[in-house]
Amino acid sequence: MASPKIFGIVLAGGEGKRLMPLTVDRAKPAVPFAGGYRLIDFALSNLINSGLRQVVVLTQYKSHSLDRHVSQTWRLSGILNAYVASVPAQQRVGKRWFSGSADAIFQSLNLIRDEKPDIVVVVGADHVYRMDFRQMIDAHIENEAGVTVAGIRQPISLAYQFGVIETDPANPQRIAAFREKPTDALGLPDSPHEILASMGNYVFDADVLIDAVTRDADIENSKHDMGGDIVPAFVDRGEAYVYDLNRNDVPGSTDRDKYYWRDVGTIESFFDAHQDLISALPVFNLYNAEWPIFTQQLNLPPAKFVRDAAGEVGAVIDSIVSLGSVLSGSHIERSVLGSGVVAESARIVDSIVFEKAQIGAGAVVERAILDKEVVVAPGAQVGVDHAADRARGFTVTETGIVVVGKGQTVA
Ligand code: ADQ
Repeated sequence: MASPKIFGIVLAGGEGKRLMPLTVDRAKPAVPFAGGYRLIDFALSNLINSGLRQVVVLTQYKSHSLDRHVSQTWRLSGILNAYVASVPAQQRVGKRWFSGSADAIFQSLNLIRDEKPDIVVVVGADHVYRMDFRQMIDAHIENEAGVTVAGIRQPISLAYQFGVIETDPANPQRIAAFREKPTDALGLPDSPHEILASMGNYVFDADVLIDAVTRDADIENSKHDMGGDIVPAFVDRGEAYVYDLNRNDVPGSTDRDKYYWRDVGTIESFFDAHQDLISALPVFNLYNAEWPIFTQQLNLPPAKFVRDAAGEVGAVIDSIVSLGSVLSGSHIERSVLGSGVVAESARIVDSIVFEKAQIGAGAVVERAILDKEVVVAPGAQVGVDHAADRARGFTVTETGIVVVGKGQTVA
């Protein structure tokens, strides 16, 4: 293939139940991340930086804020037929929702047929990472693979959350076995505490993908799932290959974030991924200008740090503060603040605060996630007394992260 025509599909219809209450009324890919971003911005930035110019985002569950974000932020030029289009379930095939990720593609085949690409890249929408898909596509073409699955080593304790890949000893790029979310996975021969996990990103020749999801649609006991049904069928025929992320060389990456990939499917992993951003030498570097992560440009004034009414100064340490925030005499440490956050003489430590939260005078926020427009009353505390937090109806995770849902008040 001289210069293949590539089409991108972002699967963005998942519910994100384990991120509740952050997904009460937004789809998981629309959950805010790192101040001003949404989770989907990472997948889309990777595709656009890899040179893709025709990308569709398949949505279904609570898709309003996701649709709005994609259509407002991801406007490419129309002249070159360049687009990122958010496409809700259209019920072209029957009066039903998507029954799984493969069915989402099956119901959207008209979008692929319209563009007539050579190659289709299918990616999930809820991971934080950098990846140059051109390098994976080159490997796919070289191997003459039916499907190429992106893989990364993960701790064996997480095997039950992932598609687990076993490779052929004679050809370590060929997948010998693929099991979706096994509870009895074995470790890798050279590293018994790790498995090779599917990242949920796939490269297909377009005609091969069309054929696979069309055939799968007729299989009665299929769950119509990419990881559960489509990939295993390729493995059975010996046509599935793995592309290990550690072969990927992203411009501007540092040694620390070279092979960084986080599945932020739970409150704990969402919280940890934020901690990866904020130290002086971050594990994941948002400031790599050679592989930018794009998001909506807000028309807001710069963040401002001033004394409080009593003239007390504050401090902001190992933290990210977004545009439009005004922090007076507040102590902010190891925290990530979204846009338009207002805090007065407050203490915010080890926390993630979404846009437009208001934190009143003398309030304390510790190891907490405050959703958009949360109000913490003057003198109130959250994350300090977990029994009190539970009694007020806030979510408290096993490791003691408190989550306050959108628009709620901490009295
Ligand atoms: P999961 O993420 O658990 O595992 P799934 O729930 O199918 O699998 O979600 C995959 C992607 O598809 C997500 O981005 C989700 O938003 C989206 N999606 C799910 N259902 C959809 C639907 N009906 N319509 C549109 N989009 C939908 C997958 C793979 C594993 C792999 C992990 C990596 O199945 O093999 O290890 O991703 O996180």
